[in-house]
Amino acid sequence: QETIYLKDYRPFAYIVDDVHLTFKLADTATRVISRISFRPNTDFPGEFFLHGQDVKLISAKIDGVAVSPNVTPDGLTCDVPDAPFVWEAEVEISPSTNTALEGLYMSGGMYCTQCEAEGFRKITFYPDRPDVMSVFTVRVEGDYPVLLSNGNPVASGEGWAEWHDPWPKPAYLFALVAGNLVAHPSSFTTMSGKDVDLNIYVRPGPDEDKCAFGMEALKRSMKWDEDVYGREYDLDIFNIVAVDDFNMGAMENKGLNIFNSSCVLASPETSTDANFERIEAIIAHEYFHNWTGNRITCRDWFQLCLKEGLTVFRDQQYTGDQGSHAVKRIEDAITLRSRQFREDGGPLAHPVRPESFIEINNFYTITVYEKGAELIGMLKRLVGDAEYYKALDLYFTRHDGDAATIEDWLQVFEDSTGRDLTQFKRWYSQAGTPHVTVTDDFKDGTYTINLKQETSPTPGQDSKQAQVIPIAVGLLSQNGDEVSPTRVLEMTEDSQSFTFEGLAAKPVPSILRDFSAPVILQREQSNTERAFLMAHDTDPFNKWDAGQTLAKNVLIQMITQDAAPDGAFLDGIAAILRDDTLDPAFRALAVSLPSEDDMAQSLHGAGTTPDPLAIHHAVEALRVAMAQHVQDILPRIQAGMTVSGPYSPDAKSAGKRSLGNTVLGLLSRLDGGAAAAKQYDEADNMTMQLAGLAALLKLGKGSAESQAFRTQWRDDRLVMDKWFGLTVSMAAPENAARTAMQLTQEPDFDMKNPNRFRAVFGALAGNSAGFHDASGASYTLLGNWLAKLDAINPQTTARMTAAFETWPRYDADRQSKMRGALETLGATAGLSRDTGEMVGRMLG
Ligand code: B3K
Ligand code: ZN
Repeated sequence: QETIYLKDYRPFAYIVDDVHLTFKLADTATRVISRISFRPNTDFPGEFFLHGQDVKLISAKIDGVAVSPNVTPDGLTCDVPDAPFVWEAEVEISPSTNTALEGLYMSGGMYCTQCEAEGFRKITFYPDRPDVMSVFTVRVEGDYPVLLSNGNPVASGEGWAEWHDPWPKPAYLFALVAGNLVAHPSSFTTMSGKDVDLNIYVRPGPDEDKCAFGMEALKRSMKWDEDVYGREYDLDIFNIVAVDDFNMGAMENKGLNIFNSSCVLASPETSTDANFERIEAIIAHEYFHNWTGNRITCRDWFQLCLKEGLTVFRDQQYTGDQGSHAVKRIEDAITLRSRQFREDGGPLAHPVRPESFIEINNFYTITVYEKGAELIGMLKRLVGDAEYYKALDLYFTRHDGDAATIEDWLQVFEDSTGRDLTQFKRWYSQAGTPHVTVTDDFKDGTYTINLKQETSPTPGQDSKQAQVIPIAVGLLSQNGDEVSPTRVLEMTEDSQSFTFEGLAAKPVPSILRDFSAPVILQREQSNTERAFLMAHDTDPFNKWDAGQTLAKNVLIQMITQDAAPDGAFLDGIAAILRDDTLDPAFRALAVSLPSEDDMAQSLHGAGTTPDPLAIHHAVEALRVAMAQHVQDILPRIQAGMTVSGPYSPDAKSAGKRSLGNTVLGLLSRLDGGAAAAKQYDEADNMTMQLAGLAALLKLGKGSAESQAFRTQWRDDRLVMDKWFGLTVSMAAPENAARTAMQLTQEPDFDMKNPNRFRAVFGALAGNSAGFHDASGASYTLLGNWLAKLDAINPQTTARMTAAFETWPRYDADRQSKMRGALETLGATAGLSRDTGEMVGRMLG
């Protein structure tokens, strides 16, 4: 398989002045007629090569004269004039048999597209690369009431519509939708007074009642981007379409965002608070791409983090602004540590800007997205808010209309702030999570913090250089007062010391406040000191984090030394639960334990081979101990978290439900599930109903409720995805593989639908003790299903292989079983490039 390298970048030999496309839609034989104006790129002369994959060339012309290009499986070459010329081609494609869900395909009777990263080449012959930008005019012909493409509508009639997008764009932002759809319409007036039509399109039926929240979220996002970044929308219309079969969450096509229906449709009865929050974040994310991604795009796919890291950072800011910054920061840190640190510490580790790939779809990762966002956050912390927004203004003016690079991005910051970012740039090229070890001492009123940074080798990178790490530190006195407010230490050396003067007594340090850098902090600290910070830290992130590290320590002691649950920890939990001055959403997070997979990661990091079943039992034992320790206060807290009146997904109400449901989980360990069953019966929204069911299943009970739920929601595919997922997540370790296998035999298990496949097998991979059951049954089951799915949908298959990335953590027996499953998958006849690359990287 051919490897593509960043260092080999070369501009395309032709410039595209405009593109006209006509689609004559038909299920197995859609005709695509293209008329494209090319002119030689005199600075970079070269071959005329157009990408093309699974497209049948019917005819081609240059300047009106028929030609016979040389067609290969990846595209075509052709002799062309040494002057501007018009290329015309007619091709045939088959949307209804396109199960890879890339290019033009069908979902639930409608036509839709997914072109990022390299799907446009499955639609017609074209220079399918992000640095080739052009103006598109599109005519869609088909017997459907709704025919959509990018840009503004130009004209339409019975069975046809024409669209024109005035903004030059790369082909990956192309989109087309056709179907029997209905619009949920609204409008928005931009800051300069322009009216924009907004629509969310769904299929007729129950989905029509699930658009209102998404529409309001869209308007909030549009307003926020004006207020915070000064970015205004730039077309007359903005359309969103909900599609059931989709590989990812959503796609930011210019003026025509296409969404996985799970990421846009919402109603109180069918969506949880977490769904609402995620939907709002994704709508914002895709909308924000209009500037960070579309108006300024990427020169090549190695620069993916240029748009993704920045846009994730922007959607995180947005979500923080809608609710609580502290809670959002904690949620983001949980995700980063559990998934990105895991990736960064395993065989799939890669830099935020990778240097090579075989299949770019394999690099839409948590590292590129979430670590990419952390780099923006660090930059903002280093230069300060005012300088950050000033630099962003310069970025938007200087690079509007460009296909840009990380070098361009950093240059903007250097020019705008006068800072040298040479060392900062290492964050983009070095993979792996830095470990920062902290020691300290106190003498004559001076407190010194000594820091040491170290990053372990990652694939292809044996030695690492020191990175710039902003470390936010505050100091507390022994009685909990803040004696030194937050100060950002800028670590640039391998080892470095920082001093704080004029202190009356040895302080208690609060380090890495607000999670100021994506690093692992290592510090010898007593459980008492952690409990102290858990009680007194004025930084909400570190207050939460002190509890988490304490919980981890307690669990490690329980697992490795058979210790009893630590009293200081239990008292700390009780104090947090009791503290009504704290935000309920924060309290819910503060009394939640680290995940079992996080525990495996921590144990491995500490040099102990994790035993997933022992972790599972310890976590459960600690939860029972917590429940017993706080049992007298649980009913009062739960009652206090009752939200009355009609359901609203706002942060405050959701926070109360979150704490109430966390308490329910503890209560159920004491009352055998009575409260959970009651909640399930009385629930009038999905958040409460699902939490009741989950608490019951966790106890190994609730089979009647589960069946009732199944019957009640049988016809709602998004709710059924929850049921499939929850059933596997809550299965006891020894039953997980069998449960997943049985679910694949249900009539509505459809492996062609990525949401359903992920519901079952994503949940299996996420059921840590079940996935790692010593029998190896889950490894085999997942491996076999991935081999089957690969023939249908390589992209989703390849992403899901990452379930196996943790193999180096485990004992010899599990290692060989996990590797064995990967080897079997790797040996599948006709394996896709996507999956082949992933398996190859994991086996090393
Ligand atoms: N840019 C798309 C992801 C495309 C995935 C291609 N495999 C969604 C997003 O990040 O907003
Ligand atoms: Zn994105």
